[in-house]
Amino acid sequence: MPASLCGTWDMISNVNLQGYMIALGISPHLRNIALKLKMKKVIEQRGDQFIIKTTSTFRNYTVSFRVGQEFEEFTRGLDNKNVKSLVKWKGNKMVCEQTGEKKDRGWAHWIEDDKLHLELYCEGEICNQVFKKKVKQ
Ligand code: YOG
Repeated sequence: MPASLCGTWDMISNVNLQGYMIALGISPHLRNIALKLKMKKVIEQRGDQFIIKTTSTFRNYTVSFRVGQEFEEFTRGLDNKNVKSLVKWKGNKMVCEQTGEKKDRGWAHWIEDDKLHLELYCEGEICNQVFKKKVKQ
């Protein structure tokens, strides 16, 4: 059983978000805004349903799904695309394939050294983000 992804997580590093956004076709203006954001992740599990919220001072994005069940995703406020998404466990990684207009698109989450890792990929561009667990206050 992989370490739990659940919790509230603060971004501590963000490598090649620019390349990933260019691959998605995000405008230069939005890319400049997005590059300055310190995103948070809130990951919850209710029964067999997962909810992943990405939050920032600019926009928020929420997706919910069941592992192994394909679903329709509209990436509202991101690149505004319809994709068919499917999340699976591959070893200790939660992997999502997002099939649509863009080739080789998806993401993977895993835990390493108490940190939450996220790889976002699209058409050969890979963005790597790391989050640390938010200290309770
Ligand atoms: O996460 O798909 O955790 O959905 C990555 C940036 C910026 C808008 C965010 C809003 C995508 C302008 C989603 C940022 C860049 C730039 C806060 C990551 C696109 C547009 C929402 C993601 C998965 C896995 C779950």
